[in-house]
Amino acid sequence: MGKTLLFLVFSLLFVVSSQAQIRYNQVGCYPTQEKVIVVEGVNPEGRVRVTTPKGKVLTPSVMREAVSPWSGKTRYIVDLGQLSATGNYHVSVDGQECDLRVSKHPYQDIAKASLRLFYLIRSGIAIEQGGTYNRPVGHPDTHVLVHPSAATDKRPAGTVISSPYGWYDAGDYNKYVVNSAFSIGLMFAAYEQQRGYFNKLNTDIPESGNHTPDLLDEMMFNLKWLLTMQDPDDGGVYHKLTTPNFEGFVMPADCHQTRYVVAKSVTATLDFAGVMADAARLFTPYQKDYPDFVAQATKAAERAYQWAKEHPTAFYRQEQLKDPTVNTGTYADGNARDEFFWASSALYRLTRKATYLEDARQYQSQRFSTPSWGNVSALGTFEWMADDELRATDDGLLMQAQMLAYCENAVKEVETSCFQSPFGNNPRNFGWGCLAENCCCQAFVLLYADLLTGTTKYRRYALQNADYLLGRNATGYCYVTGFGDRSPQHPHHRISEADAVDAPFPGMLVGGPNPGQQDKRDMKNAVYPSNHPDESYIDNMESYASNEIAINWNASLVAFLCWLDALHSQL
Ligand code: 9MR
Repeated sequence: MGKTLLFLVFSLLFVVSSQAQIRYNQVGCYPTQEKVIVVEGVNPEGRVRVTTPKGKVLTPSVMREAVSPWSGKTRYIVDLGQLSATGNYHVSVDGQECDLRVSKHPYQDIAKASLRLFYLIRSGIAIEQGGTYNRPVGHPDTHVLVHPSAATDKRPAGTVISSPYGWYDAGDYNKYVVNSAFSIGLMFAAYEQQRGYFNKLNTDIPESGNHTPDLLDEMMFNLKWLLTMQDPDDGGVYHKLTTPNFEGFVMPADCHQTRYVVAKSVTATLDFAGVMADAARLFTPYQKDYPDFVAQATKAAERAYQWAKEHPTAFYRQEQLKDPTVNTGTYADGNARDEFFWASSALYRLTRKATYLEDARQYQSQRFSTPSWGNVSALGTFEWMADDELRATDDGLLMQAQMLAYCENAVKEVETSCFQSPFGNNPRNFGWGCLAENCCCQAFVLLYADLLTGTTKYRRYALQNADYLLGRNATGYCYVTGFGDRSPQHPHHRISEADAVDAPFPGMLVGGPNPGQQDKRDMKNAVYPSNHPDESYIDNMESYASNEIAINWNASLVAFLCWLDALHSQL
């Protein structure tokens, strides 16, 4: 009897441990998109069943195997075939089941949610169009103190300034110029190349009824705040607006710590110059809704650039801040060449002054790298690519070639990769914010390359990164909240945690697997389930290094998914 029981227990354990796990894009696919799933655990050859929307049963074969260089797990890559009729395809392997959804606009809702998220994280106003996520006003920021590190004769320490609006940066409630300007810059880059789409995209925000596209309206909410971060006396820009320490997990209306503007920095000032120059240019047709803005932004951008030229080594050094000391996010970086390149390129496009072009040439990079808050040179490259005159110059052609070289290199390992995607094949792909900086931004650049070359060559690879992001990956998470069958429920996001709604805000991209695990020591109730680069993720609100959300990350989601949706859209 005992032996039989033991046998049963062992058999059960064997079944459980050898169970197949299906990794698939949980949001959906285009009819023309590759339909690949990845099975982990056991070789499913001969046992994958796909029931089509019309009830026909298919038995696709394993296309190839790939072994994870980190965990040693074997992955079985199964191509389900064309599946070009729309509808749900029911997939089953050894009792595991899922639905693969094929539709004409699979990313329409998620793309829209990724942009609408910015409305939900607006600061300084009551949220009244957020449905269950409505909330009263918090952080009015009409009484912000000048920190000693930012003091001048005209604005001594303790001077009260008003610096309202803007988006909360991330899981925390501070407002950082570097990241704000970068985020808008990235979304502007997408907007510029897909204007027809964005002109029609309605995100149900208070400004939706005006004459300006909703994307630009949303950017304006943050630009208005950014303008207040420039010292009117010298044109320099404060690095951030922050409390000395991070707030607790409470709602905005319950936050009462004093907020400061801190030291001006060359990187913040240049990012500000770049984004204001772009804004002045892009808002020119919409002055009916925003009178005075174009002139104001133009002047602000030029003055900021001038300040940066005069203070090229004014890097942000948080450790030097005293009375009070400041312990919030730094967005510090000690190289401003990329910021000079972006700002001068943007200013040239706005003003056509030769001096900006000379600077842009001097600061252009030798290699293309995907855009990130710490390296904005790609935003400069996008300025050149979106401008007919600049693109046709020798430098413009060189930049285009560098971008294409990046793309060629990015897709090299797809056919041997574990998840049939360009992203995720190198340990360096993973880290803080990797799903945005490395996965979405890579896909965005691949789509951009298609536009430049007039082909559709790279679209397939960009879609593979969508597959990865939305579930065909090592953890099986669809990494965008509110979408897919298994998405993060507990992001490190103060409002989502403190409000009365169980579900987090929809449309947020989490940072993703991060073997650096910089938050490990601060986590009291959670432990990373794995140290492997692609599995070092935990859906726990304590994990700010793998499960936070941030505006720059959502900006990359907007840039990527809206572009994708635009390519197939008939809004
Ligand atoms: O995105 C930032 C990442 O690149 C850095 O490695 C990390 C540590 O400095 O900071 C990240 O940005 C955080 C910022 O400093 C404060 N708000 C939350 C941001 C996302 O975690």
